[in-house]
Amino acid sequence: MNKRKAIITGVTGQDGSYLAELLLSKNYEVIGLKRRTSLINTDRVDHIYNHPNFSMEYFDLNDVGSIWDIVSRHKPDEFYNLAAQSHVRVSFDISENTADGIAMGTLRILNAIKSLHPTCRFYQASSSEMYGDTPTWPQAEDTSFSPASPYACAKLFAHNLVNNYREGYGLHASCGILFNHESPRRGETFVTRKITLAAARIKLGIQDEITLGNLDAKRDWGFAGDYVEAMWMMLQQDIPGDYVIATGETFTVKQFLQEVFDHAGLSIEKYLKIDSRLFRPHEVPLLLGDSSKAKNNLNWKPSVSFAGLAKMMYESDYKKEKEKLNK
Ligand code: NAP
Ligand code: G4F
Repeated sequence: MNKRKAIITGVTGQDGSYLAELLLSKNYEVIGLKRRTSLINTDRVDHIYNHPNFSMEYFDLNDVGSIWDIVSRHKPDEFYNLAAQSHVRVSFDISENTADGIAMGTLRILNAIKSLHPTCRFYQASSSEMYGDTPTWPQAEDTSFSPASPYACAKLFAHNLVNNYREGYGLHASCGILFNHESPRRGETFVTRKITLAAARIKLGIQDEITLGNLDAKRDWGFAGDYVEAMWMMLQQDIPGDYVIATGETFTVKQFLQEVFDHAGLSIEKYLKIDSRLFRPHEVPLLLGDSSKAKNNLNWKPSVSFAGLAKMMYESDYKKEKEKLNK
């Protein structure tokens, strides 16, 4: 039997790397798409670079020609659109770039699939940020959206487009409304990784303090490895649709900080600084997901607890930082 072929945009990112591993373990041929960067930034996929079923190609969300060329040459069975300027705070600073990549980039991919290869199954990385400051919780697929950043507005545009192309053109296109998911591969400027890395470095005596913004925001944090399984499951369904993927538990940033510092045996009071520049023009106060639909239809459930995630990330950072010190 021919191998199934999948394309992943954003393969150098946290989720892209876990999804590539998952699809390779299922014997897919995986084509990972990356944008050009001035320094090599393939650390998260270096360990699979020489896998016989894995290859990487250049593209950019802002480059229509590259998208059409890749879809027409490869005619993939599945297309996972994970690429994005994914930092909410940064989206206030580079709003146009963020919106163009997420909103227009998704439109460019959908148009290429519709015109060149409409049987391809499509996954869109939608986000719980789209709920923004909605007064309703827990948030499910039918909760109204109230986006509170350029990033979230662009994600909602893309989310609506995918629904429109599914209904209008009959594409097998699904959106995962994923709540925050983290891992040792999380970007270092997101709050969980910033905390675990700082705690490890403070413990090893190579950092003096940690500077954070709003500690009161609540997030529903899960493990990225679990969440990419849900992406794949969505595309195996006969009928496409939208799914909330979340743990169903919410914690403040302060609670995550406490969990990690307790584990490291550090006192928060001694090392924490608050900087108003890290607060956002418009904060999302409370995210808490209801993933009953995913549980019922996909048989998906998370496997890593809040405490387990904090421990996993801290211990990974501690080991890596210690190895660097000993070099
Ligand atoms: P990430 O680590 O920031 O990875 C984003 C990827 O997109 C990187 O490979 C990045 O390339 C690439 N990218 C950015 N702009 C691009 C452009 N203009 N053209 C081509 N590639 C571009 O994000 P993640 O945490 O893996 O998240 C994956 C997706 O899920 C994103 O769309 C994110 O918005 C969404 N999402 C994430 C979460 C979460 O909690 N992690 C929750 C909901 C939704 P570089 O490596 O070159 O920067
Ligand atoms: O870790 P964060 O930057 O993640 P945020 O904004 O929730 O967005 C992440 O999850 C979304 C899903 O809900 C994704 F769509 C998105 O792509 C991204 O992956 O911030 C979490 C919370 C915020 O309330 C923020 O104000 O932490 C607060 N925070 C406090 N101090 C901080 C900091 N966030 C960052 N990044 N850095 C700080 O120093």
